[in-house]
Amino acid sequence: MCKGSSLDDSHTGPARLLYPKINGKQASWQEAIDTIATQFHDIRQQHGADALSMYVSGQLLTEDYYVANKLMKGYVGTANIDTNSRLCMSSAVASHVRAFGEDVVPVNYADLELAEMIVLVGSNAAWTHPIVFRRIQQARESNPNLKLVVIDPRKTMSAEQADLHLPLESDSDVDLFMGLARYCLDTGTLDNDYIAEHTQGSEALLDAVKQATCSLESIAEKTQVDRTRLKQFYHWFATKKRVITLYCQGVNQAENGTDKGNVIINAHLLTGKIGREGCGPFSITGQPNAMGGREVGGLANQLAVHRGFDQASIDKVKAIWRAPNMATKPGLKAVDLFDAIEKGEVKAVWIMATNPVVSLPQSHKIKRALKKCELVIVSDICVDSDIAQYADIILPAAGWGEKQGMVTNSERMMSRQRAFLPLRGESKPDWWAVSKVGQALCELMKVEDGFDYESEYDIFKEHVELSSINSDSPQLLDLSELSELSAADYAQWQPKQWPLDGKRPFSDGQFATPNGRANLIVPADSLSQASRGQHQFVLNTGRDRDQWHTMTRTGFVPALTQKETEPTVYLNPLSIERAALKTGQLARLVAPESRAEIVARVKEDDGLGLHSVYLSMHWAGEFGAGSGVNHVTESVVDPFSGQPAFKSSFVEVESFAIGSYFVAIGENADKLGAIADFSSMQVTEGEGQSRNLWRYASKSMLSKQTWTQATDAALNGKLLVMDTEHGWVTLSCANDAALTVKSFVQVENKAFDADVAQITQLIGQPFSLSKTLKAIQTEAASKLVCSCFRVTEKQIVDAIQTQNHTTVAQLQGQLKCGSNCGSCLPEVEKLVNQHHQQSEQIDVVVK
Ligand SMILES: Nc1nc2c(c(=O)[nH]1)N[C@H]1C(S)=C(S)[C@@H](COP(=O)(O)OP(=O)(O)OC[C@H]3O[C@@H](n4cnc5c(=O)[nH]c(N)nc54)[C@H](O)[C@@H]3O)O[C@H]1N2
Ligand SMILES: Nc1nc2c(c(=O)[nH]1)N[C@H]1C(S)=C(S)[C@@H](COP(=O)(O)OP(=O)(O)OC[C@H]3O[C@@H](n4cnc5c(=O)[nH]c(N)nc54)[C@H](O)[C@@H]3O)O[C@H]1N2
Ligand SMILES: [Mo]
Repeated sequence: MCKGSSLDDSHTGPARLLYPKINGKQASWQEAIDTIATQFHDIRQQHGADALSMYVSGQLLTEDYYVANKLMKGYVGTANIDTNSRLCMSSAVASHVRAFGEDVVPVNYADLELAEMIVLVGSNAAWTHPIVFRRIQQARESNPNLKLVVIDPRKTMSAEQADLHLPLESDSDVDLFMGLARYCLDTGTLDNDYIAEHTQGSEALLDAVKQATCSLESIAEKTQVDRTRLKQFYHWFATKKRVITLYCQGVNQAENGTDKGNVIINAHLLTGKIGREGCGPFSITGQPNAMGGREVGGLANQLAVHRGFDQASIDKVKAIWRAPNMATKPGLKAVDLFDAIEKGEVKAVWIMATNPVVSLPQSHKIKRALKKCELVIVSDICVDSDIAQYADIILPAAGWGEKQGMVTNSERMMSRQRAFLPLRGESKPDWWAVSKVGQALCELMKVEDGFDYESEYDIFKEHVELSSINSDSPQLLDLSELSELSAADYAQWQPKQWPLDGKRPFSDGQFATPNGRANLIVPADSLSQASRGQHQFVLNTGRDRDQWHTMTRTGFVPALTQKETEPTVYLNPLSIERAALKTGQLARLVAPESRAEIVARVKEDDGLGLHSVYLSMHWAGEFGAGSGVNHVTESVVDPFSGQPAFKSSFVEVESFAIGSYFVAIGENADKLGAIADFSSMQVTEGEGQSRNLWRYASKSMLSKQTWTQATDAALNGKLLVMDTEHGWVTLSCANDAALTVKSFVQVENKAFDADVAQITQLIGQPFSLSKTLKAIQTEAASKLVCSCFRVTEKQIVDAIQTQNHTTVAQLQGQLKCGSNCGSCLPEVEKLVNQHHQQSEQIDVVVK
């Protein structure tokens, strides 16, 4: 079942946070609000406004974001409010601002159907934006001339579907696009009129492009993409009138992420493929409201409504906020913010709807910082989120479906989410908590109350009013047309796209720069490949189809844990051999400098190059304490955006020598973590309820004594434990005496690939856990393709071969696979192509 269609399940998953807590004890909202306001006030008086901070999230609604931003930048008087969008979109923002003078995405989804070519750069949309990808595939079905090109070091599910895949060397995108500019120059395909009328900086850029370093030979060498493929892409880009370049984290999360964004924008400006139907650079967002956050000014280096910290903007925002304490300079960006917390310069942080101990690089440092921090406030929806254990004060937030307000998507469409579920316990929308603290703080500071909001409507109206400061400026974000919006209009809101006058951004060739011209940007020199040579592997991290971020929404849904059942590191089969590893065994990934390490199961992926390994960002915290990928990523950031380079840390990969390996099911199975170096938790289904299956490994051989002590401690409830290394098993049910079976299992393969089969055989029918285990065994026998209807690869291939199916629709008719959420359709299509027709991937044709 895909993430989307199982949101209902994920909603009821982990234990919900139902009331505020102060130092671990239940407290009333009033106590919590007063405590926060008093402590904020004290710290502010003692150490200044910059000692306070907030770290928020693109999963907040626009109204939540708006009040948080106003509280910090207008009332506390610091711009130390940053967001997890720093990890996600900030390079895109920085490149938009550099090129256009404003953070504007100039493309609409409807352009996808009008394009002649769609280029995906660093985006695995088939998994991460399945609806957009479906739309692209449908557009290709109705227009067979529409080309899809994927630029990604890994042959992803999106790349599998493409007409052309450019498997470039990690972070060599800047070279690849500079090569494109050179090709256009050499072939006379630049749009010289457009360049002359609407851009500036072309001379410097074209000078750089003329250098020998941008010749086809040189680019092929730097990107490691063969010349034929490069030329095919360049030719298509140069000769097709309508090209969309859609890009995501393979672009943003890089040491040169802002430059990557700018060379993509350069290519569109140089060829005049912008501001028109069916073309343009299209940065897509990940989180539901990353765009709304950018609009209100949730990033530390933005003030509000796309304005920066120039005096005129400060004055205008101050007037509308009636702000007593305006921030006058940019605040600390996420990585720097947590550094400042660690140094004790920032004394308080309010974290809202994000999980920085998992999602920021160098997790050990983040944990250290939070332990040291004087005041940590966490607003979350789950009791046990990894971040909750660092909180002094925890506030229960209303979750998806329970709260309402605006979100803006990648194409600037503002929609209103409506609540359809009651609030749980004492949980409250985030805007409410921030406003209440704001009011209490205003009272302590003896300033006029700036947070007297009764509903989301009041806040949105103020956001509209604030945006009117852009009316007499070239900024496109201006919602002042909505100034008469009534509460009833807001309640009945239908999606609206800005600019509200319906004009396509940049269609008049005007940009939000002082002279109206777009900036062509010369990127910094390419990253040094020399330093890469010394290291064994580049660690590429990202997403799996069936999981969401730190798994709080998806990890508790059994159907979603079946595709990737445990922390998994993917390597090319040749790399597995080269590193003297075996598929199925556990491996250690070690950061070369800090020597921090994580453990994950080795799997083959021949879509990866010889120098890279891939691990999803999801497994961490309770799902895989020793596997959180950000334990080994470095805090290297882009110099303009401060966005971490999550896709290219270096790691050494070594085998994990297993001393003992065991699995456990049961309420207290997590207690065995104390004796293990590797643990992972998979939520599985058995007897109509979900059960947690734990896998454990330790480097040392556990003595019988250690073992017995640990299992005794954990035996309060149903528990099954098996130690394959020693060949004995402890089985226990509630009220039963512990049953120890010695020498039951003969283990030949330390890699323990066959764990599940053996357990099933071992426990047999009388044991109630067998169903759970059987389900996992079936999964092991054949890869699950459709999570919604639980259709395996084997079933699909059998159906294709026995029924002679030639289309996806026929398969859907028989097995239903892919007919719910559709996120597995690329996989289903691939199987149809592989097992029936010849692959339709177009061979490279050079003109
Ligand atoms: N299933 C699922 N979907 C999601 C999410 C989720 O957690 N799970 N999260 C959402 C969020 S917040 C986001 S931001 C989006 C992210 O969506 P995507 O950006 O599509 O996802 P990622 O897997 O992070 O990375 C995309 C690709 O970048 C490639 N890449 C790595 N290095 C380079 C490079 O140097 N150059 C190029 N060109 N490519 C490179 C990787 O191989 C990977 O295939 O997904 C959203 N959708
Ligand atoms: N190595 C590596 N690291 C990465 C990435 C990568 O590709 N590789 N990607 C980065 C990207 S693009 C992103 S977006 C981040 C995502 O990383 P995070 O933002 O840390 O991840 P989430 O799991 O989405 O965290 C959301 C938290 O908010 C809580 N929550 C959900 N809804 C609400 C609500 O309405 N209100 C409140 N107050 N709380 C709520 C959830 O319970 C959860 O604890 O990770 C980044 N980190
Ligand atoms: Mo993201």
